[in-house]
Amino acid sequence: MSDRFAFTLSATDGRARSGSIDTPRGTIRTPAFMPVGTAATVKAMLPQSVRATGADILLGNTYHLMLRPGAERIDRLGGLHRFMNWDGPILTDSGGFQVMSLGPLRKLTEEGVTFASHIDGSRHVLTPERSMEIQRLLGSDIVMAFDECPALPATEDQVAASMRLSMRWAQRSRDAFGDRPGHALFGIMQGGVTRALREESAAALRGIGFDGYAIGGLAVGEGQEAMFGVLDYAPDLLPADRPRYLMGVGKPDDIVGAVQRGIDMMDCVLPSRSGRTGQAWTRRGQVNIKNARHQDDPRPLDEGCTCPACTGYSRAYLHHVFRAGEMISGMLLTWHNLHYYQDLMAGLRAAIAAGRLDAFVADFHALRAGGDI
Ligand code: PRF
Ligand code: ZN
Repeated sequence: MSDRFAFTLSATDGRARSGSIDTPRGTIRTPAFMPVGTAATVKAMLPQSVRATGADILLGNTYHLMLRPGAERIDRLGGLHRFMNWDGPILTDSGGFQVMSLGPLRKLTEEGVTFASHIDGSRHVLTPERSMEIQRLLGSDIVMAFDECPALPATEDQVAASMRLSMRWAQRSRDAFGDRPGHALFGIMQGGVTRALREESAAALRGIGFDGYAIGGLAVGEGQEAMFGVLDYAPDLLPADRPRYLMGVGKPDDIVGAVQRGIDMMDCVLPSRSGRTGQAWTRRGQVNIKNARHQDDPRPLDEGCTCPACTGYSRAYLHHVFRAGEMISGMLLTWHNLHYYQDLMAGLRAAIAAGRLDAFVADFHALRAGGDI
């Protein structure tokens, strides 16, 4: 444990890296997957259960928490960690990306974004300064700069103008964040799939100086090939001695490809959200527990998995509780999915440390290609 924020690289394999981020609230082993706890809960999971899956850090959201229950209220109640009963590190997203998904409900200016709440239609303003204040009130350990992520389809001119606005906001975020020992501020690279724009964005962020660097504006509909195309060069545009965070990614094969390309941190709603809709992710691929072929199946979801869903229940049971609309369905499948994701991260970290990432990745793909599960 450290009273400061420090990133230590302990091994590399090709462009992949493994290491750790020390924070006053605990150590984050990298590459790390961060479960999403948007509304001060990882849906269907107790915090100690999330911890038991192997998670070192959670993600929270400025946008949702500012609207409900309000950042000032969370501050009065002792901060987000106390409020949600998670004592490990929390990274908070800055709100710009979530506001963007409101579409016509928002208005963008140099100053910031004005938008109508998706909950009650009330008007709100987010600026870099207010986003930094909210993330401070929440008690976030890793604060994200306030950015804008253009909605696709967008022209290159639109992507360029949006990226330059985000870089001006990055400077304002840095100025407003100030000096807060033990807390980190990450900048966010934008620039779509255009290399020159990514280079310009990276240079701007390096010039400002951050504790870590995120790659934003990917996994927004461009497809895996285009995303990997950017990840073939983008991580190397960022300082090697700082963590690199790929925002909002992804499926297991996206994660493996991103780690191979030098990414240290990721987050995604996929394992938790799909757990509530009957989708399981396993070493052999995806299982749709809704499917009638599971109704008499006494086998566990994944033979090799040590999670409570796989050690205590059959596919037939998981199918039954999903069909019956029982709450335990979302609980068990979310637990399994988060456990699988954290197992995958542990496997990637161990493989990088042992210098056998290529063999690990080959096995990962071979097992998934095995056919019917
Ligand atoms: N910016 C922010 N949050 C994000 C993104 C972004 O570009 C993405 C893109 N995949 C996910 N979450 N602030
Ligand atoms: Zn399991």
